[in-house]
Amino acid sequence: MTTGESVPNNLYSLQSHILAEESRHPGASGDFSWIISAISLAGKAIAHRVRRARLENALGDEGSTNVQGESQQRMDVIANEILMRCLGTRASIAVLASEEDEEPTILRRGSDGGKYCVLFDPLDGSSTLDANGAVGTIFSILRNDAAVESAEATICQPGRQQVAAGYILYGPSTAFVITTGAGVSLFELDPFVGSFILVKRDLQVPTANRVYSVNEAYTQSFPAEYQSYLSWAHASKYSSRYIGSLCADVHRILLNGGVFLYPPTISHPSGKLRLLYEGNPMAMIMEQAGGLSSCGAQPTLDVQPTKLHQRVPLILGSRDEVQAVLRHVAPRS
Ligand code: AHM
Ligand code: MG
Repeated sequence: MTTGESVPNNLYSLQSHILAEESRHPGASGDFSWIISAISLAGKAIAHRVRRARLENALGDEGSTNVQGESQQRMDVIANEILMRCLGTRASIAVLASEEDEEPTILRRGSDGGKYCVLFDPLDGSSTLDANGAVGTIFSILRNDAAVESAEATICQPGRQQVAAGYILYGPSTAFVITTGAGVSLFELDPFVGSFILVKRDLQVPTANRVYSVNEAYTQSFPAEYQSYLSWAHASKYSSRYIGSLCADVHRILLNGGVFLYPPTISHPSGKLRLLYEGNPMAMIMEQAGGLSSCGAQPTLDVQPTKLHQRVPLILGSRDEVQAVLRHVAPRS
């Protein structure tokens, strides 16, 4: 069922892949590959800490809440620190923005060489870690507009303008999925070699698969049109899979097909997931893999953000399955 060109007997690393991508752009300075190498290093360090989290007694609540009022897990804080340390040394980064931090961090101005902004959710789905669930780091890379003074204003770009996006899934293996706007590639960490090794290039999400992924316990709290889609899916003999960890749910859909939904609810009228470092990177991955992503009213990548921690309803996955949801949900003109 999996699509995408397999790469047999290879030893082609993430680093080589990014250097090759960069060489397609004449005059590229190499700054971009330095950023990906920092994310890759952070991913290896986080994978190591996730694997040892119970042994190191690093599970459970940190005892603090983040800006969204959600309790922070100890591993959220550890993963955030690792990313900040790895990315903080890269000379071309202007702004870092994290789910765990209220304000973006300005590293340098455009006039001092700050070319890129990196936005991330350091450890998405961390509440599933106590039960040994798969978790992930999600990232989005934007150009820094040197003419824009405020850090929040420069990162409030529609997802369509992302330079690159991806996620690292810490599961039974550590998977690194990335797009730079020319298809989606999948790497797996070989812990003995210490590198992410290319296993699939030009991944394509299957066009259809009758499986939806949603927290169905909230059904009564969803708008009527989402309830109508779910009734239609039940009548159409769909199956259901929901891990409750976005990277793990998206990864399954990327490989097997299906649709992920996080609709508006009464307690989260704009949905729960964040646009800039959850919705947009996953939407870019899906579109680059031939799938779709929508907030119901428009493609996720066309939403104009207004603030760093903005939330958005999310419907993404296989083209036919997203369209089936939109037949119920999208406003008719
Ligand atoms: P987090 O960023 O605080 O970890 O929350 C995001 C997670 C996603 O991984 C997942 O899709 C969703 O929250 C699950 O939410 P719920 O428990 O409401 O179904
Ligand atoms: Mg998250």
